Amino acid sequence: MHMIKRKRVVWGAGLALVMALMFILSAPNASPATAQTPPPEDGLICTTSPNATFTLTAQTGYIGTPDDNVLFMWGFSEGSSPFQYPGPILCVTEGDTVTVILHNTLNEDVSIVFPGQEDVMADGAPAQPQFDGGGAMTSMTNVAPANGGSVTYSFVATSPGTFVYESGTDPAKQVRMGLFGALIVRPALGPNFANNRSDSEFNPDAEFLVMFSEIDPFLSQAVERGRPFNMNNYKPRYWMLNGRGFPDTIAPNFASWLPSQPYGALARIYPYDPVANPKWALERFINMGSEIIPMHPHSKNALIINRDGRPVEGLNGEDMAWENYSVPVGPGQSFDGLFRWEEPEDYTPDNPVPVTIPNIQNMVYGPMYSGSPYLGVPGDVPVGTTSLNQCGEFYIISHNHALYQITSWGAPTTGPITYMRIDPPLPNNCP
Ligand SMILES: [Cu+2]
Repeated sequence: MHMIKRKRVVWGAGLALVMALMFILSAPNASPATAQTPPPEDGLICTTSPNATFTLTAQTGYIGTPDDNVLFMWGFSEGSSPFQYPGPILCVTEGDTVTVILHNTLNEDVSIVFPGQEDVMADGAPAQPQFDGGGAMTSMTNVAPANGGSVTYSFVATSPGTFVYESGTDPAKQVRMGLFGALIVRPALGPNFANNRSDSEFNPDAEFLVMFSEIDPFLSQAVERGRPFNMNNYKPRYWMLNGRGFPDTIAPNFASWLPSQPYGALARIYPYDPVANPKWALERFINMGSEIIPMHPHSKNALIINRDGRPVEGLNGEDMAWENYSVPVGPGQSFDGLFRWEEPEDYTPDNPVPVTIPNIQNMVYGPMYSGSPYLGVPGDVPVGTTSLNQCGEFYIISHNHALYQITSWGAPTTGPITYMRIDPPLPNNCP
């Protein structure tokens, strides 16, 4: 087993934080109107195929940002599905021969590279960089030509872990316009493991994507208008998490008001319990941006077990997993981190927290606070306070610690921020 330091819950800081959260949120209760069986509201949404064959269509679309802007973007979507940002999360199993058919509706050539995968084929021959007549490279791999072209890639997924797929053609522009997605390779050991080590098991109901990206709205505008853009002037103004900016990040998967941004980033878990909830949760961190993202999951450290789709172990298989207070995800990098939340002191109204709770007039109530410091015990909130808390659950922030990046073109405290939601142990009264 991996070892992790037992931590005390820092109640003073936790209370102050919860009470200080004053964001106005839409009620997260919508589900897709057409789905017979609604997809889970939280957690990683896999796109799967029985024979690991996927059709990705490169197309244009629009996304919404927390400052009420609308941005023109490019994206990969599955088959004839509408535009989405980011692309679908492709999930395959180690040993699968993965086939990706790329259809290109954009007005310039597009391709896909699969970093970390070996012996990639394109239309049945080894994938090759492309050059123009003068010998200058035009693409890192074979392209689907502009305005309706196609190309078919294939490879055998040999290493379990978290990977990306992204444009290999003018990536400085095309990746930043949105041509990327996650590729998850499940190990032969089983789908509930992060790699082929027995100590990488996680709770399949608590698997989360943490994918960062960035957007320069002037690049987006230039591409929309068909005008040139000088990449020397590239300067991101938006930083996104799973294609959304906070507070949209904590809205459910497939929220109806975010039609092209399907993936939420709320990590909803139960407290660790050696009997009732012994399995860890898993976060898959990916950074598609151009700067390192120091992601800080408060109140829990991440136990890093995979890096760039490879297990963190020594030459002889020694466990070399390490615990991070913040996870510094470099551009193009992935980390898989196990985590759990526990409350070892078992605080209840009968076993109160050893601090004096301030008088109600001296407290600020955020809309996510239950009115009580005890998990599963909804308390009173002041008259006139709107509470979005449902069942005495806790909300703890996770955010990019490069604070200048938690903005949407200057709108503060948006962007790459999300929450961990801790529900009271089952049975509970949570919806
Ligand atoms: Cu922090």
